[in-house]
Amino acid sequence: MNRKSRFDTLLVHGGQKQDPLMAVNPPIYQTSTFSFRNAQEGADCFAGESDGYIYSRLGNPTVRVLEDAVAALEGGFGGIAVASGMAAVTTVYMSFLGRGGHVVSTDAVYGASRGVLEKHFSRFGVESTFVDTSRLELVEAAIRPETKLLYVETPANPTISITDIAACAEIAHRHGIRLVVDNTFCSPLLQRPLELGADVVLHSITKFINGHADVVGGVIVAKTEADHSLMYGVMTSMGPCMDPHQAFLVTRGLKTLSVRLLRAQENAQKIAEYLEGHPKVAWVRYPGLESHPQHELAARQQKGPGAMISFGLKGGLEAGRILMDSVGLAALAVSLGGVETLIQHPASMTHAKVSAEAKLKAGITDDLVRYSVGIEDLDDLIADLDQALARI
Ligand code: LCS
Repeated sequence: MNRKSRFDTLLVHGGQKQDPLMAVNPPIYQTSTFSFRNAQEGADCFAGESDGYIYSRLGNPTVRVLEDAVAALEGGFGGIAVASGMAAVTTVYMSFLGRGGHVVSTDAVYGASRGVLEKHFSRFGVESTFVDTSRLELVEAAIRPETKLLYVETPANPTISITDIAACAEIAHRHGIRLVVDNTFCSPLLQRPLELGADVVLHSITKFINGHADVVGGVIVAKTEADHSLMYGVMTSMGPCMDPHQAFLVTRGLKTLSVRLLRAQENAQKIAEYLEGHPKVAWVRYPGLESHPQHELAARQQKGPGAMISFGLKGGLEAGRILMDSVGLAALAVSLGGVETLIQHPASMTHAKVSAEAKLKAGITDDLVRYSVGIEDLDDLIADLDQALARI
């Protein structure tokens, strides 16, 4: 498929080569290993002089389809598909950080992206500083001579705070370091960080890219061949490779990214407006509302506000618990970005046993509810919220 095709064409055909048997969809090469016709062919493959496949940890044709498709959508040199979003995050950390190295990251970054640095990478002498990256002066001040990476999640999970990618790229490059962007909340449909100056973009494809809440996976896209080669080498030696069947399912989900996400986004805008006008709701954080502190930046940097909403309930913790026990259509579940609507109240669910200090670090207040908008009928979603809010 020609990489110059437009976005929606790349979604459907990206990464796919014509199959010898003319299958319309990429076959699932469910095999751990590949045989060589003779010793010379094996020697050429191992020497990198042939692009034949060797062993599925080192590369698999079904996985390659997904890697090439996402790389084309993000406009990067190449993709690396991995077993989970966290495998993508840690592969990037492993590739660019080492003893004495330092990373500056968004404070409200997804919890595990922070936790793995503080709990595990710290054991290997890697230091990390977390700041509100929407405030560029804090980013600039946190960079040290030993800083190797600026790591930004925008919009961030779950505060929906937005960071200026182009401005961060300028800061990072002035200091000779790389900018990495976690683009999970937008997907390449709504935001293309490499075009804004980032060096590496990554996703939990568990979310919008797959979109059906049936696969856990991750992908990294590098802008340059050198970074792709470095990260690919780390991935194949550490081993968090993606399984071919997982890749097949994600490639299938990816084809409908535009129709799913645009529809969910339409629902989200209407639901955010509904919530903003509701007397039991204290605040709503959605980039499509003028009340979002970075509404203008979102409009400039993103092609749309997305399908994730955070809101606060006037009754705090107890109101959150009642809301969770009263919704019927929205499922009480972590994760996000699927066709089905999910609702989460961290203070009474995922973070119920977490210290106040750790909650504060993650940007989680007792009243915060996170709502991942699906593609159900808008009136049904609003009716579900309406009856649940009435019980508070
Ligand atoms: N990056 C972001 C922005 C995420 O939201 C997540 C997972 C990850 C990375 C890690 O991806 P995973 O390994 O789970 O594929 N976010 C989750 C969430 O909000 N609830 O459950 C998982």
